[in-house]
Amino acid sequence: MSLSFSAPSLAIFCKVIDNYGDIGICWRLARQLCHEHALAVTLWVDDLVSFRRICPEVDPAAVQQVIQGVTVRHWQDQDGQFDARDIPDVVIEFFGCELPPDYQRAMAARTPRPVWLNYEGLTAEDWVEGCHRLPSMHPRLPLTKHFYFPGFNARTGGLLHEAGLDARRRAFQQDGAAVTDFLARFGVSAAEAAGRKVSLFCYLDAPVTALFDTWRGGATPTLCLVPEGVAPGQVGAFLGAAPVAGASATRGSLTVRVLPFLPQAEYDLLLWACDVNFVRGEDSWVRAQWAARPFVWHIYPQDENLHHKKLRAFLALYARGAPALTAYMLGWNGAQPMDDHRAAWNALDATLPDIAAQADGWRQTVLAQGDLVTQLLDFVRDLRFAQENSV
Ligand code: TRH
Repeated sequence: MSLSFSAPSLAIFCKVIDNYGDIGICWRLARQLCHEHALAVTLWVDDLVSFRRICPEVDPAAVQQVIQGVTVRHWQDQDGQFDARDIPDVVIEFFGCELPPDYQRAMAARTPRPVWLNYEGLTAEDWVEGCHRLPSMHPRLPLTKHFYFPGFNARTGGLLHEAGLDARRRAFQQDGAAVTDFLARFGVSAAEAAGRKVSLFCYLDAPVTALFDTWRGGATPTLCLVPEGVAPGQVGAFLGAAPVAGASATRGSLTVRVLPFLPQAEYDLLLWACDVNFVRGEDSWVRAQWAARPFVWHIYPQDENLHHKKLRAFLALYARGAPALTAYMLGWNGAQPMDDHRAAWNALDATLPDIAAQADGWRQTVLAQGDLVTQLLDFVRDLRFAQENSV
């Protein structure tokens, strides 16, 4: 539905888990809403130090600051006092993070009440189709929150994808000099860049040492680029030195090079520059799909191995017809044994050209439903329209 509607102000609440968690997605969402839709966006973040890793402009000591047009506020505790005039038109909480009680009270006191969304985690599981856009009444206050589920088909909320992304990606990937110059910034020589290039971003329990052993003893010269702080124990063991930015070592066919942890926009360039990307969580996983290159996903672990179900649901969509990719990703995530890492990698390696050839088709299929922000704002419009027309 397209109605004339203006939603000039919006707040996003983000709680950081495990040093990165969710700030990557929230920051990307905040910027797109601000830059492409001219909304006045306030991003509440509880951990500015972690935020600064992906956005070096962040001042961790500032209670309030404006970064790239987005007002960033330090969400210090649940005790803040708020006024109905502090409440924007739209409030988005991430993954059910609980808003300060007085903020909720002020939301209920505002006229009109804000649209309140709970932005959920991305999964390819079927059940989200039945839950996307569902309302949930506040137990005490006259407020309704709606669930918003990102997803891979038109019955869900889409994926974050900013305007012009694909043109920038193609231009970069087709410009050999741009790729070489980008890599040269980190000390990558032309000879290193000529071999297979892989980026590595994963959680601590990924079997990195077994993968390094495989590449080291393999025939293909491989350059593995690892942002600082990723798998530090296993990377340090390979290097025989502290895994700090600038460190590198070559053993057998494998060179491992530690990069500085990149600002978020530059991380895209790394994904675009590499032939294969190891990614994790949600945001880097989506960005790897937009990079249109083969990737291996390390999913964020959940209790009772719930994440294995999510992984299998995604693989059933994405890796249909690519059993070696399914087997490798299940093994990488500990969802099934990978006793012979070398054999699993070699099987995957043999199919990488086919996977690469299909990567852009996947990107187009998922994007056919439109991007997440456009759909989210359509939903907000629908809710506002219903609110204005209710008795
Ligand atoms: O932060 P993550 O581990 O994310 C996860 C997921 O959101 C998961 O669902 C959640 O619940 C868990 O947090 C707690 O991984 P993700 O989502 O890929 O975010 C990492 C961000 O870091 C992403 O925006 C890319 C960015 N990044 C950089 O900016 N520079 C870098 O050098 C690297 C490696 C990543």
